[in-house]
Amino acid sequence: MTERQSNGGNGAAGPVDVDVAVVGAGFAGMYMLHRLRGFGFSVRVLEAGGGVGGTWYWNRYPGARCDVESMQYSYQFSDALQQDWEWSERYAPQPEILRYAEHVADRFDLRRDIRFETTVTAARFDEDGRRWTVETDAGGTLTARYLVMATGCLSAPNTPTFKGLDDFAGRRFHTGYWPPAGVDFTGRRVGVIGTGSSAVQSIPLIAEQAAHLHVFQRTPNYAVPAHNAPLDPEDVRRVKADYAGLRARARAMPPAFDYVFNPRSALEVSDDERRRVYEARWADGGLGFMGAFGDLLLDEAANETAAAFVRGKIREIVRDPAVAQRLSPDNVIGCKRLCVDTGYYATYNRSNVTLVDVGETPIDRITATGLAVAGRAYEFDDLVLATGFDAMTGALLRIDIAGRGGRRLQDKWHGGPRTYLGLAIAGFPNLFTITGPGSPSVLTNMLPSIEQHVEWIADCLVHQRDRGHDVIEAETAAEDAWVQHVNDTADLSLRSTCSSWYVGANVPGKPRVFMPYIGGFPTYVDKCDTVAANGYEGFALA
Ligand code: FAD
Ligand code: N01
Repeated sequence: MTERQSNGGNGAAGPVDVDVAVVGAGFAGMYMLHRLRGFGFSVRVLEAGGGVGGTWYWNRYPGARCDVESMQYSYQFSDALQQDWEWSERYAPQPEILRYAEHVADRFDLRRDIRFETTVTAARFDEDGRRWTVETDAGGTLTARYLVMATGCLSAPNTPTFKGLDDFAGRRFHTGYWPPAGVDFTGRRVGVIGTGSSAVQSIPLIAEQAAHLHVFQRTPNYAVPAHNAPLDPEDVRRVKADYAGLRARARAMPPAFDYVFNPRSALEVSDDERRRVYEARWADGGLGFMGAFGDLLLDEAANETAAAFVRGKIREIVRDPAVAQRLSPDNVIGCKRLCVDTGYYATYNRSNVTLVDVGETPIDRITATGLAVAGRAYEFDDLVLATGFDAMTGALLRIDIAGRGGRRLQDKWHGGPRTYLGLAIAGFPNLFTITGPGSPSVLTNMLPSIEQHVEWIADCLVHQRDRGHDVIEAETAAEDAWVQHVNDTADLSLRSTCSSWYVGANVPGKPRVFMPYIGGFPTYVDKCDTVAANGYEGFALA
């Protein structure tokens, strides 16, 4: 399979009408179903894939694992679940996270309301009937009072339109829809395009198998070591003895995971002290590196101290100085999503790995036997596209969504996404997005963010039902004010200063807008809670 596509599987049963249709059966859609069922709503979930898990169903490339620690990258809505489930490693590998999703589906009997292998192609709001009509590639129609898009922020794979891509005669894979049976690269010549998180995780393992690996790098990325390891049973016991405490500490942190954040400026300490702090963070591993000092994402000079430290590490690890230089980013660290690696830089010391720069001179074309860049041909048997996703808006805009007056979401978002709280869209009544653009989403541990959205939406629907309302719609003024706030906040951070997928820069033609809300999880939750407490202020209820 070279594209994410469903087989028009088991969704074709005749007309169905439910209270709530949910699109997507990743962690968001699964919990949405469970939560709404608990309040007595009828729910139907439509999922393109053949099983639950979303991200963890599709991204089966070698080395795929989470970069938020598993004890935190997991649901907290059920204490029995978090007590029962045993994570094996600090960062669980993809197969284990998928098993976890499947366990949750079984434990809460979710599958009976999910139609797999069913891709939603269109949805339109019928203003007279006050219902959504949902179309799928499985045929049949589904109508629902409310429509919840749990379609994921990183779920629409980005395949660049390289000239000649279809000419390639070998095997071609995208990390975002990896064959479930796995891929054996033993003895093969492999080309990987991309050096983002998916590439950083998979390259060391592909290199171990391949006869030769060419990595085509457009922009180098910063990576910090994972220091992944089996979990110590004593640590697990300690966490489980006060799981609620850990969860509360995590929810109080801007990225919604618990870690040690040092509020001091990187510029107010001596060079020795700064080095000591960075060494300690490097030794600890993981995303907590960016918490070494309080101003790393606010002040360019402070940021440069961390960036220089990591570049120094790259020079220490990579033996060939020219290769080390090519692997060293010169931009703000943490501006693009920081990668968390296991042996990534050291992989370039292998004699069977070659790094090719395609930044200054882009790939000319893919050929039957490899690719051509700067007039030179590179030959390989297998091509791996680690080229990421049309993030945050891609999955939503690939569906033809029409709201009030037949207005299409593609048109409304022509200049970039506009939402109220990343939860709702003016002109699209009764439609909710889980971790939509304008919410903290990808800047946080996604599981708490998903749970917070699911619970807010479920409470809102109960509120609607209790008051006999059947329409809720974000008001344009509230949406405008929120979009302004999201933009103003983004401007305060160095994160908005580079060409990342956060701003849509990885997809040609995509409007340049900083899409997630950077104000942090606690501030955002306060805002959502205040909106609800004030009778859903900023929404029109009817
Ligand atoms: P998804 O898991 O993306 O699920 C969305 C589902 O919707 C998919 O199954 C998709 O098939 C379905 N869908 C989309 N469109 C349609 C349609 N039109 N019709 C039918 N179905 C549709 N986040 C973290 O916080 N920590 C991590 O460590 C982390 N690691 C990650 C690693 C990888 C490789 C990737 C790609 C992302 C990672 N993320 C991580 C982000 C991750 O996406 C979220 O943590 C989380 O899994 C998202 O869950 P979701 O249910 O919102 O979306
Ligand atoms: O995608 P990416 P990803 N020619 O967009 C390159 C999460 N995640 O799948 O940087 C040549 O980061 C592109 O180059 P450039 C995490 O949130 C987490 O790796 O745009 N190259 C880049 O190098 C992450 O951020 C984990 O210049 C082209 C690469 O392809 C997000 O998902 C693991 C190109 C794409 O990198 C996305 O990560 C995996 C072209 N035309 C994913 N087009 C964890 O570790 C693109 N590229 C938990």
